[in-house]
Amino acid sequence: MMFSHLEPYAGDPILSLNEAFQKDPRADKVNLSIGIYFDDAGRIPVLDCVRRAEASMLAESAPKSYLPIEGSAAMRTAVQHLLFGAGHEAVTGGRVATLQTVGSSGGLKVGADFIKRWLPQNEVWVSDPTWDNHRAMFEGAGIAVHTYPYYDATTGGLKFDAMLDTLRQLPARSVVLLHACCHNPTGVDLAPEQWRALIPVLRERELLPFLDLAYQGYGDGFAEDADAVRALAASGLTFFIANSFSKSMSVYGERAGALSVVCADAAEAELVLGQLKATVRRNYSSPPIHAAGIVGRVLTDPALRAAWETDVSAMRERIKGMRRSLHAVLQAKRPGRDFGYFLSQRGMFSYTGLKAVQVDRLRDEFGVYLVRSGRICVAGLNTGNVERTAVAMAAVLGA
Ligand code: KET
Repeated sequence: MMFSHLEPYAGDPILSLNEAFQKDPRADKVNLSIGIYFDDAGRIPVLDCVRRAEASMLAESAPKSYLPIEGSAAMRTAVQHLLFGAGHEAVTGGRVATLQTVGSSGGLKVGADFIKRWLPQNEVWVSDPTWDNHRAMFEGAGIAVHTYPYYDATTGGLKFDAMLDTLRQLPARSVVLLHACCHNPTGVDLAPEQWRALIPVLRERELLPFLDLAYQGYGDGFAEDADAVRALAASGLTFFIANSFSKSMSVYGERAGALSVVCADAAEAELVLGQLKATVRRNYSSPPIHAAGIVGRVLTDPALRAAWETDVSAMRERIKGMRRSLHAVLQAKRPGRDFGYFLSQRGMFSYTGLKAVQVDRLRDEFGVYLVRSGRICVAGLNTGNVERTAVAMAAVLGA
């Protein structure tokens, strides 16, 4: 046997839990495991703007050739406008290299491979905690991964001073992975003024920021959630940004994302784009054409764009409403505790502070699924399940 020596794959903690949920026969089960937006009926929505974009693609019935290595030109330009604003000097000056990627996961991996090849001494620092796959991806690219302080378990907020202290000690050109908005798993973000305090540290230490923007629109709005991206670009720093449309357009399986590198000038951006293309060619060769068709149309057609913005606002507001409902019930059930962090944390996730044994009880006794770190996907709550989910949480929290 060729492969009898293989270690069995334990499975991904998030994806396996989502599969276990699907198999659970209980009718009143609640899925707070994976970072997917569900509507108030518990369904993954197909946005009307996406349906209309697809209808126009079907009507055109254009040939499905390979896209260029770097992806669709229309989508890449539209992504730059979405991230930086159309008139941003970094965009008009041509100093941003953007590729369409296979989801933002593809962008993270292409970026990691590029860093390993061209800055081979550099190591990566990620927030403590972060999305588990960040570590797996960078380690998979052969890069050592460390953490900087981030989440403060005593307040449910940010350890900003400790974070800065650690970043001030890093070797020059270290890569610092930052969540641009709606931090996964904690929902704890830097405030705009904290981003502005961070930038001088990044510059003085000559650090290389790598922004992950997977939840644009789920915090405060498209432009607001790109504030960190725009502030970094305005500061003249060189940095990476992987952005996703999985959540914002509800097109998870289309694998729609992009990688952008903001460079010092247009000549450097051209060099970077060339080597990013080389990285892609020897990985998956070129990105998906259907994803490019959807994203390109929704971002550039004024009617589709307006419909998209309306839908994302509604999704964002629904999540905020669920935060308020969860908070109200928990606060009433456990008046001695402060659950204010459910209101201050932003985006799809909150860190409940539940311990792994409590998470296990929630799943086994109440059919409520969340990852064992205590992260919940707030978008799995709806008017039909939020009350009993909160009651179940209060029950396992103990005195
Ligand atoms: N970054 C972050 C921070 C993130 O939460 C995800 C997905 C991704 C990137 C990847 O998204 P893509 O679809 O490749 O553009 N997170 C959810 C799903 C998963 O784990 O794959 C999650 O955390 O549940």
